[in-house]
Amino acid sequence: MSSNTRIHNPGLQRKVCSAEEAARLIQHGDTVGTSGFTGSGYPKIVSLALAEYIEQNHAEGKEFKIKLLTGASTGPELDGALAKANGVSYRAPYNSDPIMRERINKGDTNYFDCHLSHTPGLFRNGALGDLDVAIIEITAIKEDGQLIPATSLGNNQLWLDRAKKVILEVNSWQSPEFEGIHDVWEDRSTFFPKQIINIHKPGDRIGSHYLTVDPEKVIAVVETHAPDRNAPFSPVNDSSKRIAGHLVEFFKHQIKLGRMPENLLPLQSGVGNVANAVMDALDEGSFENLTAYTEVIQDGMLSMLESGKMSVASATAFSLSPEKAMYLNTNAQKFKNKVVLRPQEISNHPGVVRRLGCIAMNGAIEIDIFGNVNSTHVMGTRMMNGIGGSGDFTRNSFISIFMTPSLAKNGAISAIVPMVPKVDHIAQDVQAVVTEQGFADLRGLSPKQRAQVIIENCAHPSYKPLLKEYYKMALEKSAALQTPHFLQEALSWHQNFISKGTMQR
Ligand code: 0RQ
Repeated sequence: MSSNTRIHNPGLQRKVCSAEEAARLIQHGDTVGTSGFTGSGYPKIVSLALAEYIEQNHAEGKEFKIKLLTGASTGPELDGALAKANGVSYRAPYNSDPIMRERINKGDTNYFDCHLSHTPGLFRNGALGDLDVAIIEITAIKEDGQLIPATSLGNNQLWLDRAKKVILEVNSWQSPEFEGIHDVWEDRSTFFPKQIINIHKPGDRIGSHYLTVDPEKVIAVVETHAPDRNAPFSPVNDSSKRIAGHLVEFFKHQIKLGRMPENLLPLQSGVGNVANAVMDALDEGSFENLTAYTEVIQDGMLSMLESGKMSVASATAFSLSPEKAMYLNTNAQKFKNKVVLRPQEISNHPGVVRRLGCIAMNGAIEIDIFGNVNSTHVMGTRMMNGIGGSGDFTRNSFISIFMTPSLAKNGAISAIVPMVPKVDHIAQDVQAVVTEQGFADLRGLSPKQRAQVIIENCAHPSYKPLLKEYYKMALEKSAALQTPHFLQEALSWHQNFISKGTMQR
């Protein structure tokens, strides 16, 4: 299909221009809201042209930075290119691009890391400022001007509604078969009470297949043909297999006790290699007719949808390796009736997550012996990615599980620590922890009981004696207190890693 057959509305067809021309419509100081949720459905050539334009301005001694709002992380052509040009003064709500990460940590870019379900509400209430320009990737424009979305929905409808000016990037690489996969629904009221979200099962549909835009606001339509870009996943290793094995065992036990149905409850699976590996293991396991109410569909979940182990998955985006993205692109019809893509405000909605009783499974950087989780900051100071949607699901699911290998950096660091230096998920929200060493069911346990079970079941044998020693010292210091700590020792735990030179990321 030639690219221009994707724009069927004559008025918008007349606005077609080059990416360079479109980029020049953006000005220094503008707040720009883009599509994109993980490496899916983000603009690809206007952002590259904008980065070049920013670099030209900088070369001429002119200041040029934008504020950038997205759905979540994006791809190298957007976050990577703009960060390389040092063209972003402010970024929200989630990033995983390594060049942008450097800018954030160096202080070149102010980063507002927030729960992904909160972003739209914060924006509507003015906390993120006004939106000057929206740049939204879409698959096609229908004759009546409605827009067929691409591989993610994120905040697209909100940005289209609220931006003063809109640039559409029509990507003919995206499969036309995606028409009908989306469920666009937005509660446009600013104040409360909000409307009831009528989702009772992961596959329920409540909205439209299409995005809408006021054509008067569209200042440019740019055509492109470029693939989504996510990093490939690490091959499933022994450690991930063991984590998955412990989870499967736990689920089977819960079913036996009558605490979970045979087909489990809707799964939420976070980003990253471990989460992906767990889905692979469930695909090989004995569960049938699984469902997902989650925010991203990674490779492992796509395989489950294809094998029939999973009947339906609701998310806001695909987040696939290059190989699987290509596969989905050419086999979209296989998945069409099994996937619903929603705005992130709905895919991550706390009320719906609570109603459906999701099983939340997210990755952690480190977990302390009482069950507090650090998901975002290496050493408590250096931003990794952000909290993303993990908090939306953790607080509200039927059960919230955190998973991590017990060791990081080739064994130089223990992921189980006395005290996390940054708390993203408080112990009260964390109901279970799993490492390749074992599973710790923390429900109903006091801090002292938690410390014992986490050290015993989850810590690596090479760190277990040190953690036990720490806990013994903590008890000696403050056994009479609810949560025993020996603060001086707890704080020096991470400091010791630095002095050993193992934390130089
Ligand atoms: O760094 O790549 O530089 O080596 O962290 O670690 O083990 O590959 O784990 O890919 O599962 O990611 C928490 C980051 C885990 C992710 C986190 C280093 C490690 C490596 C990745 P290198 P792994 P994963 C919904 C859910 C927050 C957002 C979220 C995340 C890198 O899960 O971003 O959950 N979560 N969203 O070496 C120092 C430690 C470490 C460590 C790992 N203890 N100390 N470095 N690393 N543990 C989806 C969305 O919101 C879109």
